[in-house]
Amino acid sequence: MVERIATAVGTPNIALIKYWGKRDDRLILPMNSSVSMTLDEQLNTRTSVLFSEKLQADTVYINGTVQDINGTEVGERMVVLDILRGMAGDKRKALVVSNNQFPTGSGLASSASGLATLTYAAAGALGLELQPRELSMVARRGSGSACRSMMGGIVEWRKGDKPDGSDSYAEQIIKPGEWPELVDVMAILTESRKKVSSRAGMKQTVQTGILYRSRLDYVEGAVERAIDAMRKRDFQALGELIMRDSMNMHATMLDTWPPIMYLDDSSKEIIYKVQELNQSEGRIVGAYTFDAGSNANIIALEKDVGKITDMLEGLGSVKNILKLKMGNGPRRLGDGESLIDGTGLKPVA
Ligand code: 2P0
Repeated sequence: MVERIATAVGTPNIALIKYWGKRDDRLILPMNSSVSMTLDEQLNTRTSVLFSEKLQADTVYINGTVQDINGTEVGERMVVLDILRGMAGDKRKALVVSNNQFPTGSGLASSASGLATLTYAAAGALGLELQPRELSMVARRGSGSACRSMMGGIVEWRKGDKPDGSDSYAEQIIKPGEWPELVDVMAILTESRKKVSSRAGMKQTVQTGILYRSRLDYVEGAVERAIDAMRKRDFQALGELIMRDSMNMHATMLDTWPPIMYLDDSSKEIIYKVQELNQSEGRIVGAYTFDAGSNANIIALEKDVGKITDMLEGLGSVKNILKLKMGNGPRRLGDGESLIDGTGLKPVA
């Protein structure tokens, strides 16, 4: 069998209407649909994969460190390798070398970026020619939000209804070049790891939340309204939906037992400052959104980025500000950029 090293680069995405809760933990089927913006390569993951008869076991390096994949969360996420091997009818073990190249101080380690890039590179190494939709369903099994990083621009993850997950996939809604003015101003507040993982936090919310049920009543309609607003390039309608969905998701976290709080005082200060800015301008200049952490993403139109960065620069708590545009999704890199030393079956020095 041909042994080929495939190398790919991929990026995180920021959810505008969020995924929070699974109806199937193993197949990673979400309780609700979600919609996100794939980000450009300022934040990226680079991954090389090689399947080889010479390997006795799957071996995974992340940021230079070999990972324990027996009974760990990283190991669980490597299910994408098994799924792809099944598709290819190939039993060879894999060497995976993956590096997150995020600017120092960004404090971001994104499973979406990692699993989308791994899926893309591993499919390439096996010589599989899969459509983006099929790839998104494989990446979904590694991390739910990863399915949305499999495509560029604005992407919807349709929750689907089938128990086998065959209708739960990502779909591109808007290509990056179709609304280039839409940007994400990321305000980095902390680099510390979150206390509760997203996986554990969403499970607890589904199991114990009272407000969570009312989120489910509203959120599918919110996805539709957000997509409609984006198709009309109506930032005012979109901005309100983005902010309200972030607050709604964080309210359901606060309402779980024991409570989960990802927002801190610095995040709250940004919420108030953005509200103030929007109020003083009489329109939505920026729309804040927070994932399972305290760092802020402020979605805005290019023309207003200066106003937002001026506001953020006045806050002592903001360590780093990044302006991200829409990205194109994962792509293959040439052999010259391989992270694997082909002869030694190990990472390049
Ligand atoms: C999202 N998040 O839609 C939401 C918003 C965090 C808050 O998807 O268990 O790492 O691997 O499916 O995808 C983070 O959860 O969880 C997430 P798994 P994932 O982006």
